[in-house]
Amino acid sequence: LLIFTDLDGTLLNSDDYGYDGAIRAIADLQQQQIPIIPVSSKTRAEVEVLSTEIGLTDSFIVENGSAIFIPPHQDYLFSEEMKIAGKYYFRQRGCVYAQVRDGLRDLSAAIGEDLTGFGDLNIADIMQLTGLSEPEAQRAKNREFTEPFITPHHVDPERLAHQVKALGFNVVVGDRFSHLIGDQAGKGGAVQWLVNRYQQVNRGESITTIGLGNSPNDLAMLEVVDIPIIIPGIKGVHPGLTNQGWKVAPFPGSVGWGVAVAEEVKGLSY
Ligand code: 2M8
Repeated sequence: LLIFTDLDGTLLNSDDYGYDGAIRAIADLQQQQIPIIPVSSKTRAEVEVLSTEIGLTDSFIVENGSAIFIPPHQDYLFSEEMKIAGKYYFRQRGCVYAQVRDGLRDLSAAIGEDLTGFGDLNIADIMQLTGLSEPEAQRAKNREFTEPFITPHHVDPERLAHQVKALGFNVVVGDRFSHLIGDQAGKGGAVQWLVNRYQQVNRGESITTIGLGNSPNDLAMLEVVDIPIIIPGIKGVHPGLTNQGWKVAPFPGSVGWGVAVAEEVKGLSY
């Protein structure tokens, strides 16, 4: 069993980024040696610090599936297509930050609307928009592969997506922002790649996967796992995730995460 989880609004509460409600379930999963793999819009810098804080030690997927990082103790997952970054092995699937920054400028020109990305914002702006602390905002701005930008609400999302595709990128919608990502990125493909690695090292033995998410950028991940679970927001399931017929956790944020995972995995309390 592998657990793939989004962070903001899923394992972490939307309002305070806390994870209290999931602590028991996480401890129980760890006791059963079930990997918990973050799959986030967040940067490597952010996920590294959060994983350490929460006590997660497995591989992780950053910036909407742009890269998969494998820690040294999981070197059995290494494959020839991977490179080394610091102490990690990593597999890049997206483009690099300079490309999405150029992409955002071209997109602004194409739709005739000035789009504001993290690269245009200072730390104080990011803190104000997200509620992150100063060091957290610094790590959020430390981007390697994707550009979050303020969703232009008066631009038709289909028109925006069409222009993005024409420029050779993809756009996904997260908790608070839209994200310009490489056309090979996306959470679904990254999860599938890592599941394949696990399957290869387990000699084809079948592996059950659970995925948890709350926003449209999680759709691709939820589609490729065996057991998709939606974490609702305070106002209910995100409109972009309704009508899927998937399990919906009974509560928002970390509490919903803990309860829903305990319902699926035998021997778990919450
Ligand atoms: C951005 O990501 C979230 C996740 O869905 C969003 O779109 O609301 C990213 O910039 C991430 O790096 C950052 O930590 C987060 C803060 O709210 O916002």
